[in-house]
Order: sequence, then structure tokens, then C-alpha cells
Amino acid sequence: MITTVATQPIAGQKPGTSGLRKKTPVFMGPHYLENFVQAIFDVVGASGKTFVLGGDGRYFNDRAAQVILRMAAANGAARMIVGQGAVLSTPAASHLIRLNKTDGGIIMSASHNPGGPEEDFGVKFNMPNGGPAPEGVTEAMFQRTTEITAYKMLEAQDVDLNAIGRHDLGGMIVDVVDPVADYADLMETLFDFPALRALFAGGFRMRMDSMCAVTGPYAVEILENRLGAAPGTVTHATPLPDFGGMHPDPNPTWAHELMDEMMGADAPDFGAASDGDGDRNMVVGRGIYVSPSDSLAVLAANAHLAPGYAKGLAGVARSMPTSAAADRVADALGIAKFETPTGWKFFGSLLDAGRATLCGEESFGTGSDHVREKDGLWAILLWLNILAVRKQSVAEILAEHWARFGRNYYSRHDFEAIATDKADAMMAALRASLADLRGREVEGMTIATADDFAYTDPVDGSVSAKQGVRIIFDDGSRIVMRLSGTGTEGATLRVYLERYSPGPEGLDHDPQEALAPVIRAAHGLARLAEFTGRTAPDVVT
Ligand code: VG1
Ligand code: CO
Repeated sequence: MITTVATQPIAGQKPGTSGLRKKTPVFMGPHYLENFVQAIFDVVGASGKTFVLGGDGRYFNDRAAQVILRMAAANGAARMIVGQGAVLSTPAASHLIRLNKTDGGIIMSASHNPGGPEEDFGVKFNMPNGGPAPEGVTEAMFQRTTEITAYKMLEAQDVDLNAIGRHDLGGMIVDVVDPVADYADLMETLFDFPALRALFAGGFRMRMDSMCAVTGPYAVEILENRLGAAPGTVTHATPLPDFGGMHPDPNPTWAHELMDEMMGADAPDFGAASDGDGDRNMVVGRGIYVSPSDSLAVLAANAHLAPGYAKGLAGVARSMPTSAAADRVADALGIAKFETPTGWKFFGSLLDAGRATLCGEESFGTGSDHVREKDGLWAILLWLNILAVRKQSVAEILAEHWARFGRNYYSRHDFEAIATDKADAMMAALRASLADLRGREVEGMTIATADDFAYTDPVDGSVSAKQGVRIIFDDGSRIVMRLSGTGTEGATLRVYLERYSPGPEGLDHDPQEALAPVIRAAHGLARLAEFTGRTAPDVVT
């Protein structure tokens, strides 16, 4: 029986950088999930359609999946493809949407945000191309939430999502599938698995930290079962609803266990970690951390060594705050380069049009045209493939890379949970000062340009304004500041810092030291302490 439930708009259901994220109790509140899901179906239409459904397994994932399935059936969907246990990594969901040519998918995740009864939950919609809905679509969904009066619900028992196979829910087909198999098969088409098996058989040691989040089963299947890495290579391999209390954000601060091991005596050859929903990655060599911006550049310079990219790359795209290291590679290779706003949704049109093959963000995200999301395990496997072919250490590969291209020293400083009004006031004052900054001398550097990044999509012409303040100095150094669009508490200020050293001297400094004048300039120009009371960041990556 289908019921129509009366509801009213709930304020604040505006998707951010990547879907709608709120505290779990908010999402579990009366009508909250239902209103947003109905808004999705109202905008994209559900009648007769097929969607993929899965999430990162965090607290409320299983209950939310049953609600979404009942609503899909009530709204007339023909078929839902669901990962077993309602679990799918974000890149695996993207792949299933593409593989099965569905009408899109719903992903339940707050990604790198902590999970649990008092932590974060999230929902996002992906398009038939497998990528996150673009701004125009998420804006329409938000508009719909502001005028909603009712949602449709099927009265039915839970579907057994642990049982792989076909189920019926009020006339809608529910296909429960193995969340790992198709994704692992896709990886086999891109990378030289025999060479990787030989690498591990030859004694190569790796540590993969899945941070009690979604990649555990994927990493065990691919690294340990298919590639023969030693049992136990993958740690924190069992996904838990609260991520075991870990903050599933793969950076040196939150993946400190991995960092300690990689910097210690008897470190393995290669270390990696991934985030809550498996789209982010951090890679670490023995004794050396690879910044995500450098990782993108190294992958771009070496991707042709993996079978899936042997023909070379059409182009490389990076988000604006990501360092220009990848641009130098693109120039050297004579291929196209693109600079987009923060958020993977902006890469979709470039990938669909075949103009970019590799994409990356400074926030530990890298991916390619094999799916339409960033992909943590994909990046880790590409690194492994490169290591297998070049037979060098991560440290050697980085040193050679910087010697050839120069080094873009880079760091991001995050100031978390600032009172929203204070952060907004600081950004407003900074924006107001931009027109007068040109030519000003700060910390011995002269400001060449200062603006608020606006992007015109070269494929579809859509325009996105106010994507972050950038201050560029005449020596190429750069400060970028923007407020996070994924947080659920106050405002998070992100300060992105970059300074280029052409070499051959000065390629092996500590990034924080190399960036010290740029950091001081950032604090001074934004009057950070004055507005926010903060003098030091909470997280440095
Ligand atoms: C952050 C990152 C951004 C990334 C986004 C989603 O957004 O900076 O690069 O695309 O998270 O990543 P923001 O607005 O907080 O800076 V994930 O792995 O949380 O889906
Ligand atoms: Co993520």
C-alpha cells in the first residue's frame, strides 16, 4: 500500500560541496531524510527508472536504505541495484551506475566526516554518467525542499539486503549485488595485475589503512586475495558504523598510525589510506609523505606505464586550490590542463567530453575517466603499478620528479568550527579588499593578482562564481582561502598555500618552513586572528 505523507519544508536542506550532510540526529529527525529523498525523485523523476543505492556503512546507513527503497517503490521506480548490506564505496557506486546504464544513484555517506549516532550522515545523488549531480540539479533539489508538502511511502517490511539476489518490493525489483566484484574486475582491466602479483611475490611490503571504513572488503579482495599481498596488509579492514571512533580522513593527522609506521624503523615499502566512502587516498613511501598535489603530478607523468593509460592522457584537470605541479606535467607532455572549482562534480563534463583523463584535488582525491568519482583504491593501484614498472622507491620517484619539474611546496591549513558569522565577516572583508591588493608588497613578495575565482565550464558553459579568494604573487607563490562546504559545525576556513622552487637547489626543504612567508602573508592579509581569534590551524596537510 502506498501512502502519501503530509510534510512541510525543513530549512537548510541545501547540498554543499558533495551532497547534503548533517549531524546524524538531524537526518534521523521526523521527515528529514524523507523530504530530501522526495525532492530528489521530484527533480529527476522515478517512474519506470533504475537507480543504484549504497552507502559507506556508517550509522543509520541500513535504516536509511530501507526508507529510500520504500520511497523509490512508492514513486514508481522499476528497479534498484543495491550493494549487499546497503554498502557501496562511492567509486564502486559510480561504476555500477555506468556498468548497468542506470538513471543514476543515491549514495549515503558523509565521506571523510566521522560517523556514529552523534556524528555525521549524508545523502547525495549521482547522475546517469556516474558523477555527482551538478550545481543546477542540486539547486533544483534544494528549491524543491523549500516547497514540499508531501512524500510517497510504500508500507512494507524491510528487504533482506544481506541476501544477494533478486527481491520484490511492492512490484519494484531490488537486485542485491556483491559490492566488490564488479569494481575489482574494473581495476583488473586498468592495471597490470600479473606485474603487481610479481611485485608482492618478490617481497614488496605494503600497509593499507582502511580506517574502519568502506574500503576494507575492497582492499582485502584486491590487494590480499587477487594480488597476493601478505595477509594482514590491510588494517582496520572491517567497516564499522562509527568507524571504530576513527576520523576516516586519510591525512597525516587522522591516519597517524599509518604515518608512525611509515616513518619508523622497518617501515614497509609503501603505505596508503582511504576515507569513509573510499574516494580519497593518502599515499606514503618509506620515510616520505606524498602531498596529494604532488601525487596527482606524479600519476600524470607516469600513468602511461599502466595498461589502462598506455595510450597517454587527453588532459589533466585539478581543482583551483590544488597546486600547479600537475600543470607543469601537462605542459611538458603537451596535453590540455584545466582548473576547476573545488568538488568532483566539476570534473564530470571534462571527463564525459574526453578532454581530461586524470583529475585531482589537494584534498586527497585523485581519479580518472574510468568512473565519475575520485577513487582511493584506483590511485593506490596506479601508484603500485608505477612502482612495479620503475622499480624505484617512492622517495626516488619524488626526487626525480622535482628535479625534472621543480617543486611546488604546498600545504593546506584548516581552521575548524569557527563561529559562522566571524568566518563570513572575515571573508567579506577579504573580498572587499581584493581590488586594492594588486602591487602591494607583503613579506618581500609583490601581489600580482587578487580575485574571487569564477569558473565557466568549457563544455557546457555553466558559470560558478565565488569559488574562493586567490592572491597570487609575482614569484608565483599563491594564497587561496575559502570556506568548507562539507562541514556540519560552524564554519571551516581552508587556507591553501603554495610556493614554487624551480631547483636544482632548494628542493628538499620542509614545506612549512619553505612556506613560512606565504603563511605570514595569509594571516596578515585576511586579518585572521582579528576576525576569528585563531592564530594556529587545527589540521595541517
Ligand atoms: C572537501 C574538499 C574537496 C572535496 C570534498 C568532498 O570540500 O576540500 O576537495 O571534493 O571535501 O570530498 P570542502 O568544501 O569541505 O572544502 V569527500 O571525500 O568528503 O566526498
Ligand atoms: Co570521500
